[in-house]
Amino acid sequence: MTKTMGLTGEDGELLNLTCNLHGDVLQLNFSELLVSDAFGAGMPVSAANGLITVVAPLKGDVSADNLVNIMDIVRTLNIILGKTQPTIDERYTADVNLDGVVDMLDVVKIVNMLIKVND
Ligand SMILES: [Ca+2]
Repeated sequence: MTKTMGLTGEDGELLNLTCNLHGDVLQLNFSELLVSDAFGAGMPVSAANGLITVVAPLKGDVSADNLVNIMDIVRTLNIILGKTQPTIDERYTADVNLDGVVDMLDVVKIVNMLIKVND
C-alpha cells in the first residue's frame, strides 16, 4: 500500500492498493478502518460487502438529527468544556470551521448557521 496525497477540494484519491494476484481469488478483509481528514480528525466510515463508505455528515449537526439547532450548540459547548467525550462523528461535525479543533469559533459558526437559516 502506498500513501497518496488524499483529497483536494472535494475529490481525490484516498489510497492506492497494489497487489500481485497469484491465483484466482484475492480477498481483502477490512475489519477496522480509520479514516481521518487532513487535520487528523476521525471521519465516520463503514465497511460492508466489500464497499467502504466514508460518510460526511452535516457539519454543525453534532446531535445527528439532520438539523442544526440549539441542541448542537449545547453539545458543542459540552465538548469544549470537557463535560462529554465526543465520538468520532461528534468531533467531526462539531469542527465546523475545519481547523481540527473544537472550540468557541465553531460555536460562533454554528450560531451563524442558525441565524442564516432562520432569516
Ligand atoms: Ca474547529
